[in-house]
Order: sequence, then C-alpha cells, then structure tokens
Amino acid sequence: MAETYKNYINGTWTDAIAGATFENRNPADHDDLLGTFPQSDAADVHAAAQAAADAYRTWRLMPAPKRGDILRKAGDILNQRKEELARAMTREMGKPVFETKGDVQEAIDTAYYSATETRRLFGYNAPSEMENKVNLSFRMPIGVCGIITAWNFPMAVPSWKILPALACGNTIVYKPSQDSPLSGNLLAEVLAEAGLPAGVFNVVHGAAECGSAIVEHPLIKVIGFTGSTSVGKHIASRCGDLNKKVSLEMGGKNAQIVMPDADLDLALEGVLWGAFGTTGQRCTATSRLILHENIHDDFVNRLITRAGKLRIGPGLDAATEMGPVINERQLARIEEYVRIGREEDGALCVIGGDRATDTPATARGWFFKPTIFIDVTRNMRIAREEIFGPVLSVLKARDLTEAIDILNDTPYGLSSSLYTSNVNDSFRAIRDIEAGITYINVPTIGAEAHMPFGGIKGTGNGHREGGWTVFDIFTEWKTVYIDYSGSLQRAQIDNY
Ligand code: UN1
Repeated sequence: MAETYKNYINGTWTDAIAGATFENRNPADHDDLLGTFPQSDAADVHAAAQAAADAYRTWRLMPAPKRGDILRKAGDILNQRKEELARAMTREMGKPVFETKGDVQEAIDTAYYSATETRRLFGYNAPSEMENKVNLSFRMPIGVCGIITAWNFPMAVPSWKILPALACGNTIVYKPSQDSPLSGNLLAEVLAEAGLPAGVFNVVHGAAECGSAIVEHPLIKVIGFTGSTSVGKHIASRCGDLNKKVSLEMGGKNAQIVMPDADLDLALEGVLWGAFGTTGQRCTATSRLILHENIHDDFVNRLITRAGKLRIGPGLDAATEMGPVINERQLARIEEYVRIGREEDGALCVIGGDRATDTPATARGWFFKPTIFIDVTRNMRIAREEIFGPVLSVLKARDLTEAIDILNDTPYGLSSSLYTSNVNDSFRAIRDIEAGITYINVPTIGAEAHMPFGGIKGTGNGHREGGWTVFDIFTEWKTVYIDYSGSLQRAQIDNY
C-alpha cells in the first residue's frame, strides 16, 4: 500500500489546502510507488511562511548555544537512524546505499559543525576614531529563509543551508525536489524529535508553482537554491526585482587533468569515481577528462576496460556500484546528449551510449550505461554543457598550460582536479584554474562539510555554502557605536 505523505507546517502534518498530490516512485523500479505527496500552491506556502514568521519572533531570541544544543541532538538522531534513512533515500532517488549513507553523514557533520559554531558566531570590534567611544559589530539573523534544493543529495545539500540558517536564529520554509520529497519529511521528523519548536522548520512539497510562491512571498527574506542554471537564473532575476538576498548553487562542467608524472592507477580510480559515482549526477561530477597526449591512448584503454566492469543495478542491492538516473525525463536528456555527441564531428563514443535495462534487475528502472566519448574538442556541446549523467568527454592536451586552458574554457566554474606528482605544477594549477574548488590528486567530487563550497562564473552568484562562509548568507551585519563621552562627538568633523 502506498503511503500518503504530507507537508509539515507549524509542527503539524497537513495535506495541501487544495488537496492535489503527486507520486514518488523508485527510479530503479517504476512499479514501486513510495507514496503520494501534496502538490502545494501559494496558499500552502503562505501558511508555512506565516508559521515561520511567527516562530521567528521567539526563535531569534533563544541564545545561539541553546539553538546549537538542538542541532547537536539532530546530529545524534541522524547518526542513530543513518542506515534506515539511507535506505529510504536510496529507494526514492536511486544511488547505492553506501552513497546515501555518505549523504546522511554529510548532514551529521553539518549538524555538529553548526552546533559548534553557535558558540562562535564571531563579530568584530575595532577602535573608534574618537575618545570614549567603542565600535562593535554583530551577526544578526534575517528572518524566514526559503530553501529550494535538488534531489541528488537529498539530505546533505538541504542540511548545508538549513542547519547553519537555524543556528543563526532564522526560520525556514523548505521545498525539497519532487524527486526526493520523502527525504525532506525525514529531515523534518529528525528536527522535531531533536526539540525544534513548531513553525521554525516547515516543509512544503510541490512543483514550480510552489517554488515561485516561495521566491515571491513577502515574508520570506532570503532564498537559498541548488538546482539547474535556468531555474537559478530565473530566481536570481526575481530576487533582483524583489531586492531579496539569494544564494545560488547551479551547474558544473568539471574536469580532471592527468599529467604523465601522475600516479596513473590513482588517477584512473579518481576518474571512475568522479565520473560514474552517483551515476554522474552531482554538480561536482567529472564530466571532462583532460589527458596529456603522452599517456592518452593507454589511459583511455584502461578506462574503457574498467568502466565496462562497473556493476549497474538497484541501489538497494549491496553489489551495485552505479544506480539508475533519476527519472525518465533525465534519461531522455542523456540520450539526447549522446545523440548530439555522436553527430559532433570527430567525437567517438567508445563505450556505453545506451540504456542498461537488459537484466531482470534493471528492466523496470531508468538505467544508463557508463558512456565515454574520446577525441572531444573544446567547442563541442558535449565538452561545454552540463549533462548530469554517466557521460564522460575525453580531451587531449600538449602540456599543462593547454590543459588548464581547456579546463577553463566553459561557462561554469565549480570543481576541478589535477593528478600530478610535480609540486610546482600543482601550485600553478591552483593559481590558474578558474573554479571554486581545486583538488590535487583527488577526484572532482567529495567536498567536506566544514569547508566553503561553491563555484565561480556560471555556477553561482558569489556565495559559499559549507564552512564558515555559509554564515554570510544567513546573517546580516549590525554595526554598533557606543559613545560614553557624554558629549556630541561628530565623526569626521570634531576629530580632524
Ligand atoms: C551536489 O552535487 O550538489 O562534493 C553536491 C561532493 C558532495 C556534494 C555534492 N560532497 O561531491
């Protein structure tokens, strides 16, 4: 029997006011219906925003370390429920359980990190220009934050935004992706059990109409978004009009460079994980491999052999290394890019390129084979556009300078990786690569929760989640001057 799931508004589980619903199905088996979820509209968003605005009045006044105690408890509960949550997440979004466990772990790390930071939300003070006067500054919460996220990290990515925002004293209206709504409800359960007061965290499920209502709602003061570039740009322009603070985490076209002096076995493991981990569906996924020409042919041959051996199957099967893609629409998009790649002059598809639905375990799911194109050049669409699937484009470079030049030649700037044993080349690459994240001898995926995460160019809008930088998104600075001279001291006038 399929369950009927609800929104979580003001501490209560409720249906959408208009009563509409949508289905949530397992991408590894479309006959497996997890349940239905409310298809919310502006009225539901309004109820959630009102609840969050009411709760903000008292939540912002709770001492930050006390808020931290609740977040730490949430981390403990996530830890106790890790296996169970991971299995539920795998059933709704497909990646293998070892990966969804990592996803939960990233939320645990963020919970503990945010809890600790509540004792350390440092402000600055600075000397005054004048006698008998002090200058201070404090981080202040902003109010209700609207959080809209993707399905590929259904616990980690929302937690990166939500938990630090709560730590600062904000309240939340959260819209999970329609491909991972259950994970949103599980997070609500965990936060409620940890003792978060009613109204502080609200979940509304729905499609674009629901997302727009969040962006437009006057009580919602900040928008945190992870998802596609087209939706992100639209949100940014609306937030520009509405003068709303917005943090965007959008696409990537990340590359791994391999130099001849690298540990080539390590570089091979790196690209297999970076390109085909999470079925290539990470904003940090390796979608381009830039090989030095001297190692190109051998490396490609080894890569094809290994990619062909990856075990494709349902994520709940312990032997699976690569799960399905998220849904039929995304599968069609990947097929379309493979068609484009095949038609591009010179590019050659050397492995994969079609669905992997040829076994009983994969027949009812959205499975696609690991796919590799070689002889790709930088102007091809498969070298420039985000595909979000298990498709890797291989390019060739004469030297490191050309490799970095190719790496930088995309509209995006999220993650990047260089495999080399040359320390001088490493530091040149760190200086010259245009990306928010650069890995040396590490694949393009695997950011840690306590470090800034985000990208430049078309990937973001200058904000960084994760680490200490996320607090810049969810606070505003309050500057305070206190004059204890007992006289009017006019700045810039009486002191000069
Ligand atoms: C994403 O794909 O939106 O660095 C986030 C990584 C993960 C997070 C990915 N820790 O690959």
